[in-house]
Amino acid sequence: MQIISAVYACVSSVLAARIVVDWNIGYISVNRDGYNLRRAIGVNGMLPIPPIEATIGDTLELNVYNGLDRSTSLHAHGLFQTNTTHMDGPAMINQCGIPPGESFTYVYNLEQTGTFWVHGHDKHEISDGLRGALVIHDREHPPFEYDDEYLLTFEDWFREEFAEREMITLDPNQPFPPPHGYAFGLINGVNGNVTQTIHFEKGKSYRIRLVNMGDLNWFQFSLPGHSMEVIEIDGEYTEPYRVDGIDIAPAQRYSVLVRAHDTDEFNYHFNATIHAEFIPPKQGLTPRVYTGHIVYKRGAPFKNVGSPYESPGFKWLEDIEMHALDGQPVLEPTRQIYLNIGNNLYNTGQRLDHINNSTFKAPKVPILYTALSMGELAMDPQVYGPQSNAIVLRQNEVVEVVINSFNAMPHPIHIHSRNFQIVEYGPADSTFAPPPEFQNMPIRRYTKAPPRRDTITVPSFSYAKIRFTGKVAVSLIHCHLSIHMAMGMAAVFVESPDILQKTLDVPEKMFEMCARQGIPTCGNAAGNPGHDFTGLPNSPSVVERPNAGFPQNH
Ligand SMILES: *[C@@H]1O[C@H](CO)[C@@H](O)[C@H](O)[C@H]1NC(C)=O
Ligand SMILES: *[C@@H]1O[C@H](CO)[C@@H](O)[C@H](O)[C@H]1NC(C)=O
Ligand SMILES: *[C@@H]1O[C@H](CO)[C@@H](O)[C@H](O)[C@H]1NC(C)=O
Ligand SMILES: *[C@@H]1O[C@H](CO)[C@@H](O)[C@H](O)[C@H]1NC(C)=O
Ligand SMILES: *[C@@H]1O[C@H](CO)[C@@H](O)[C@H](O)[C@H]1NC(C)=O
Ligand SMILES: [Cu+2]
Repeated sequence: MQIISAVYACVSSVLAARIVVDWNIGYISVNRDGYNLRRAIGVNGMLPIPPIEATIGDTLELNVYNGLDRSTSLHAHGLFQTNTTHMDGPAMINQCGIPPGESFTYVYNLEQTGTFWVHGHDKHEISDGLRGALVIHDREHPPFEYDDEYLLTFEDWFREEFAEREMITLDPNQPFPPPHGYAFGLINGVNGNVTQTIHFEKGKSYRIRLVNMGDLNWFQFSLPGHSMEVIEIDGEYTEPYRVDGIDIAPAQRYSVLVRAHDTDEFNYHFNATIHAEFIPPKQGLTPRVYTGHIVYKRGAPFKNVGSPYESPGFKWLEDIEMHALDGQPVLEPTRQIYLNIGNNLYNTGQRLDHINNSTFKAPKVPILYTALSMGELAMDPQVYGPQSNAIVLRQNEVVEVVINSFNAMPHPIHIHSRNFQIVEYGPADSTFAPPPEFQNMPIRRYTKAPPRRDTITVPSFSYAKIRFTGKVAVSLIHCHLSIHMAMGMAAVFVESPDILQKTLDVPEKMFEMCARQGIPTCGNAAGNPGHDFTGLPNSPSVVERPNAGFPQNH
């Protein structure tokens, strides 16, 4: 069930379908890693959540019942949500969470093809299991030929529930950095060492989809003894790009084409290593290496391919070297938006993450509903409150966003409801010198047709420059490490609120869900008119900006 077959590659049905999926979300008790029985958030009484498959042009109706004791919401990661920003999911940004005991139907018009996923977006339910793959097939022939396809989902799985890890991290009395914990790696929902076998037939070619649905950890993936050509990043086809290994950040996706050998004399392994560069190596705990089987013929010996990682020619994927298959030329921005991201000590005694020193905190009114209800004032970023970090964009405005991170952690930054061109990486701009190992970082630029994706890793002490076009939506930008989101590394693009006011039709049911929880649905961030923010807590202020963000590791 986890591994999907390729009947879809040749489907040429003209009719778009309506696909209905029921997700009854609730607590379950489960042992996923082979070691720990713990409480988790499952769907229909189980984990993993079976992948959803559809075809571009289909409408996906996802019926949610919230069986938890707290609100929840879902985000279909990577979908553009053209004209449907109210379905994007983040609680207190695009909607009020679905109250306990209530149902809500997300309706997704599938405008894209590729590899996506659906996950919780209210209080980090994502970390406790609420995450499943969404594969959207081409309706016609895909631009690449392959005989069959497989899906591998990667998840990190902790012994503790997220709430416990969050409490430790936000506790001012904890040393900094707090312990991150050591996660196990799950592949297709089970201990990565016992996951299903991939079957290859000699001479055939395969598309393997890779999704990191993890919470804190990267996965290095390789197929020693085979070569891989990457053809998709985050739902965008790319020119084929040959690699030996891919380091997949949380929330990122890839598809690789692999041609099977012409003989079935040997079987092979695939290799997935769960790691995070900010978690110091500890024997047996991190990194953890998982191996799966690529079987040509049952009983055939496994080929020993040595340690390809150590060979000098081993090629890791660098997204900036890739090219969008459609050849879209680089966008010419008319505006630059500069965002500093990092970690500061605040007067609450906490070390919090921030964007331009402002640590994100959800407003009292969901951002979208402020945008819809504030009339002309909706174009003023201030009405969204001092801690929403709102940036107002206009439809069709081309922006370059510089994400400058003077921080020792790499951050997988995701922007909702779009993808963006990656144009440059370079050393972070700062008045401090970075630790020696991060000095002399080169500037790397796109060459032709920059790659587009929806989640970019901003490396330690580095900046990334990305470009995109404004639309009509409310689009969250945030670090996809749940703990960093909880620590405030988020901002919101409020895009053409004036047009939203004229065109968006939010179902009455969505306002009822707010009313049930006493959440106001009009006014500014505090639920007041104009610039009256009475009722909002004071924003924490910066006490100290550490010069290296993460001292113990460096
Ligand atoms: C979105 O709305 C605009 C105008 O309201 C319309 O022209 C366009 O076709 C819509 N697009 C989609 C994908 O629904
Ligand atoms: C598997 O990957 C790890 C690093 O991610 C590497 O150290 C190890 O040698 C690899 N094993 C094989 C058989 O390639
Ligand atoms: C997975 O299996 C490999 C090969 O047997 C072993 O080296 C590795 O330690 C196992 N990984 C984990 C996390 O148990
Ligand atoms: C963030 O701060 C920088 C100064 O470091 C400033 O140039 C930039 O405009 C600020 N960004 C926003 C969105 O306010
Ligand atoms: C952030 O705060 C620090 C310390 O107060 C200050 O030096 C810096 O200029 C601020 N940066 C921005 C972008 O506001
Ligand atoms: Cu982060």
